[in-house]
Amino acid sequence: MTTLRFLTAGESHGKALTVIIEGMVAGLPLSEDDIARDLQRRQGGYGRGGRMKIEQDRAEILSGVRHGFTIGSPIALLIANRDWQNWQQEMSVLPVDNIEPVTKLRPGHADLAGVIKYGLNDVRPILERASARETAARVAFGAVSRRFLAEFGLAIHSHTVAIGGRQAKRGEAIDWDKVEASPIRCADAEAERAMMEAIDQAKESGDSLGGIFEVIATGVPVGLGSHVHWDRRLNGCIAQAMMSINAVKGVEIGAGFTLAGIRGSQAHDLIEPGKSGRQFRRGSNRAGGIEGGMSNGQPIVVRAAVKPIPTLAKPLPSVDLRTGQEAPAHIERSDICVVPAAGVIGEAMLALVLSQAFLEKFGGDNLEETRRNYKAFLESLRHHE
Ligand code: EPS
Repeated sequence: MTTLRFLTAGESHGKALTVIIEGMVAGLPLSEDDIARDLQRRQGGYGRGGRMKIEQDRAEILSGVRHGFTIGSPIALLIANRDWQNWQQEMSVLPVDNIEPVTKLRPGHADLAGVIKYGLNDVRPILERASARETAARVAFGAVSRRFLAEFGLAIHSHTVAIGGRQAKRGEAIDWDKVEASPIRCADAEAERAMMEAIDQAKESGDSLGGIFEVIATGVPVGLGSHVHWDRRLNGCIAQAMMSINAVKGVEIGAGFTLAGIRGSQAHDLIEPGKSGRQFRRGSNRAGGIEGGMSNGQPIVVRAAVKPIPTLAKPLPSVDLRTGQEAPAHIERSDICVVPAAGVIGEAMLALVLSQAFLEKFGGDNLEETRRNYKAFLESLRHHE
């Protein structure tokens, strides 16, 4: 059984999103403000549509926290959908007459597979839950997880690497303050301009754009995950978590696909002697912090490819579910590009996997117990000659 898990509920235009977090240790300091910052970061990003002007996401803590500290019981969070006010008829729990069904299928969205799978004549129930609105709930969970990891010196950042084929130049060290100040979450000012221009052009022509985000976790100890079984390999868990983000179509860890084209002598990160005992140095990190399904003490580096949003202002040719005849796809207010927001969601998913792996290795029902176990492990590395 996984040590830490979460479940979300809520439709995009329903009353609210809810999250239940199970398995977080007791004794972790936690406030609504800790969560608010990440929710705000997810809402930003150049290329978002009208919805984000309506929402001001904030999670209310309903349970699991007392006097500023987690108490070990499930943590329930509630994020209100302000836009629900405008959708009360469409999303009414009680039956309502005369609601127009959505029937013009959008290629690339969950519409077609969803109505067939669930036996529906209306796409609305599918698109409401397939919507990336749900990721606000994931980010709320991620903020709690991040708070936990921070107690042990782990930090998780993300930035935009490409949008619509415009690539950011890679510096030696990434200036995270610059990333946070950038409307596109990219520290390379030249690429930032090019990406924003590309979004403007896509908007003008009724189109959408995808791109690539990168998530980096630092301070990760050696030994999270395991080589012994497929579902315990940390890279496998991370890939699954990233792939579950709406619109993600590809994931790579470290040098990823580039490794497929170079020789072994150039691909691997050499092992050098460290200060003492079982401490070692690595001059490069093409493995992205994971070898043999385990963290190796280097930063974990994950990139994900995000496809362009399937809702287009200038709709693609498609089919009407009601008539079976050709018809342009449904137009629903939407974003042009969500890559910057997707990076923040990627942080939350990486926080989930790392917290799970951390708790699996170090255990504990209380923060101090986990801390004692972690310290003992670090001590053992220092003394092992
Ligand atoms: C989305 C469509 C848009 C986005 C939404 C995801 O919503 P609406 O149809 O209300 O304009 O804004 O994203 C969010 C609501 C969010 O919080 O990120 C979609 O179809 O996936």
